[in-house]
Amino acid sequence: MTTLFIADLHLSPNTSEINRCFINFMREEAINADALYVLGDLFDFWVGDDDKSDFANMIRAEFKHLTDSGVPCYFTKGNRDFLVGKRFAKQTGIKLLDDETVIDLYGRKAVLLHGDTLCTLDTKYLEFRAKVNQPWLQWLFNRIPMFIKRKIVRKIQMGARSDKKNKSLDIMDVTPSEVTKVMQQHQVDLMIHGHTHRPNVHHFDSNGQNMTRIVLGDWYEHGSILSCNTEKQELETRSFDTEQC
Ligand code: LP5
Ligand code: MN
Repeated sequence: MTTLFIADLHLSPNTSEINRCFINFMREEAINADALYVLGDLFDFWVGDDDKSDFANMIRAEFKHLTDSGVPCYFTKGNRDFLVGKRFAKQTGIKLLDDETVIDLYGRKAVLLHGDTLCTLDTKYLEFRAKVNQPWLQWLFNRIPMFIKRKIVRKIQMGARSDKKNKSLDIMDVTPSEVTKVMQQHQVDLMIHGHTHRPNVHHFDSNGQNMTRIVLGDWYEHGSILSCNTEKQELETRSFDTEQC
């Protein structure tokens, strides 16, 4: 049996090819797994649990079908879907995870996170994150009509996009000392995250201990999955073109 991890799909009503690949993955692969972990940025942007669009309902239905079939599904919020809330969890049967969660992965402890908080040089983003994660602000935002929320989001996205253009690639990668700090805090030798869109398996040493950091890939060019079992952890891809998707 396998435990599957995905992140950074950035699904929206405009990503029909990726949506199709995701649906196929859910129905053909995730359905046979021990568990599915979504480590953030499933959505291009989630405006709120009151989204009643066909797209939002289609995604809800896929998760509901999976959890109704007995496959536990866990969700870590990313910087694009930090507004996924308890209502979405209740409707779909998924379990929302803390920003950093330690799991037992076939006998090995692993810390899971989206990955944005590891990029400590990206101070502008971290300031922005702290602001939009204030519970009172989210409480207020969740009470605004959907069409106004969409307008606000579009405006802020435009501002954020133009700010991102001026950032170096280094700033937007993880800070190695932060990785080690988080792994030591949780007393694990395995970390799994997404966000940076730099899929890789990094092996490194910290105080004589062998550590592993697995970075999930995005779904821009193909489906991207981490598949784990008792023996191994493997980053795999699924082509958009073939019957895989
Ligand atoms: O995901 P990716 O890789 O593209 O970029 C991320 C970081 N960007 C973001 C931007 C958000 O997705 C935009 C969300 C807009 C909706 C907000 C809802 C508001 C209501 C909520 C209230 C409860 O996450 C990017 C990182 C990058 O990852 C790599 O780590 O660098 O960070 C940014 O680009 C953020 C900017 O640096 C700072 C943002 C300032 C925003 C200014 C907007 C001003 C417009 C005001 C108009 C009224
Ligand atoms: Mn992200």
